Amino acid sequence: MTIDVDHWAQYLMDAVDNRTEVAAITKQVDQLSVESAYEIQAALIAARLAQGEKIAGAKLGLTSKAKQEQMGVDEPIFGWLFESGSLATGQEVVLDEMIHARCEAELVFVMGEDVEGTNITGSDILDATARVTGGIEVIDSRYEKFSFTLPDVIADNTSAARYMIGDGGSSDSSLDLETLGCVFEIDGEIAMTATGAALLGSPAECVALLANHLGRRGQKLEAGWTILAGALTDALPLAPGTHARARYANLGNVDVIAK
Ligand code: OOG
Ligand code: MG
Repeated sequence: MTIDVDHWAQYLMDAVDNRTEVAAITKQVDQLSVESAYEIQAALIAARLAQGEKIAGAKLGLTSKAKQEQMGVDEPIFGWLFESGSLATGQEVVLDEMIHARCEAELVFVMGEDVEGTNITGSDILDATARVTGGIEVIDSRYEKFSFTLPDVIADNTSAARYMIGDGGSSDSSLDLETLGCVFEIDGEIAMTATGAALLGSPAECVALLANHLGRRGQKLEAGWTILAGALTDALPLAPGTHARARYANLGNVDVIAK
């Protein structure tokens, strides 16, 4: 069966624009391959760029066991970040602009150089990174009950919505990202803890997967981009007034307050 890529891209954009959850695509088509799902994602991104959005970077998802188990999907996924999704330090996240937002703690790589190729390693990524910092991603699956299969979530640009990255961070390449700890708090209570090794054993290797994914498509990681390496812990729901704080060893705190 051929997939009408533009139709499904528009379907997901309408869900974002109308702030309404929609049925998973795989409930409506016989088969949706991962490759077709990335084509829908690419069509959606191209349409947003045509509307004036700008790429700020890229993201991984489902790189921790915690997230894979929470969502019932056990493979990493790749998506895009828009400049308009960036939350400045201290800026509140407006829940009414979204469907059913959740927040999650992430390690963030800010690239200092382009990375291009299909055999990129974690150490190539570290060499090209200007700084590593902490972040919080606010995800908002466009699907009913936040429930999807692997191709559905890929088509939906990996549930990307908003993100805040720490002002500080570290450019010290000897920083051990695998043992780097994160304490994720909701309203002052510890909700989850993790270290960087939660991300498939190595956050930098995760970013290498993204670089290689782009490389296979003739694309590259670009200097200046923000890269979210994937949530270290489960995503947690946001309600008006929720204060999420991610505290990172050596990288500082990131605070997101919902309104
Ligand atoms: C998919 C997006 C996953 C992450 O960090 O694991 C993701 C979802 O859980 O809705 O961004
Ligand atoms: Mg995420």
